[in-house]
Amino acid sequence: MEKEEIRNYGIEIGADVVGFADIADYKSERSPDPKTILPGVKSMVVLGYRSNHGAVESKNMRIAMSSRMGEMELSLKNNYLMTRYIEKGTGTKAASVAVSYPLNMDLPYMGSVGDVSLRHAAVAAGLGVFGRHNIVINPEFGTRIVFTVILTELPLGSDPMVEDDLCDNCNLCVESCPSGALDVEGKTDFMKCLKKSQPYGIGGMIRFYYKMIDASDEEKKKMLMDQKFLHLYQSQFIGFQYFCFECMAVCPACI
Ligand code: B12
Repeated sequence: MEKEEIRNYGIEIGADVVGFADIADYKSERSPDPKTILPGVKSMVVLGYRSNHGAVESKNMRIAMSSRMGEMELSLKNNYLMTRYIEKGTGTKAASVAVSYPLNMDLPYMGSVGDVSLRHAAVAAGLGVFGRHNIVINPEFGTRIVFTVILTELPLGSDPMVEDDLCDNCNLCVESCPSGALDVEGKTDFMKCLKKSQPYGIGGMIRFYYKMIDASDEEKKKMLMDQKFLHLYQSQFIGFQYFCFECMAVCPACI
């Protein structure tokens, strides 16, 4: 199966960009070895999906998040279809790595390291470069893009990497980050970002239950009617729910 056949199929089913990386060109020190996922892996197919401007820029986080959920749903289905397409068409094995979750929640990771670093995969596949905000800027869609990966046993070779520095260091991402998570160059402060971007994630839930353990019966009843609990309830079936898209929204690169 030719590389272009896979690229065309990816675009046909709804990805906005498709790139390829030889597994030797994927370098992400903190991430697991992709061979632990697919022992015979030779290449990565990286798919990118642009985010809608109206959603990313909206101050209404339900609107921003529901658009992200659309990207997650479409890309999950497409990853499944692409994996089948490669396996059926070539008789080789392929494995899909989704936008975000499921994530490894075991200690010490607690959801902080993906099975494949999709940013490093995107860079290796010629789909962009890291910006000051530590996320990847694509030449066509800027920062407003999410990625998924298919690991494959096919030797497909790498697409040419993006040589231009697409980040002009305007510092808007650093200045507008509501939690100061980008203050140190080259490192996103996980806890700071998480507190603002996922207030009803694992940290919010732990804080809620800690408080509840020590509360009186009367206070416990009140806590269950508190809006914090109602948000936690909703996040149980939505999954990771982002309440901040600021670094994607303010980045002027390539849009
Ligand atoms: C865990 C996670 C987070 C955590 C931790 C991020 C982190 N430090 O890695 C938190 C909760 C903070 C987070 C926040 C966000 N995330 Co997030 N996240 C992930 C996830 C699931 C795993 C990342 C991972 O494995 N990290 C561990 C290792 C790889 O990181 P690392 O080696 O320490 O590398 C870091 C630095 O060293 C630096 N870095 C490494 N090499 C280089 C090179 C240069 C030149 C520079 C400048 C920096 C740099 O970049 C990394 C960021 O700190 C990925 C999905 C995935 N499977 O990849 C999405 C992902 C990275 N998140 C994404 C997004 C969009 C966000 C948010 C905007 C939230 C939102 N509303 O969607 C913010 C952005 C925060 C920011 N500006 O950094 C996108 C990024 C898309 C893109 N265009 O690049 C991803 C790829 C999801 C996807 N499928 O597209 N995220």
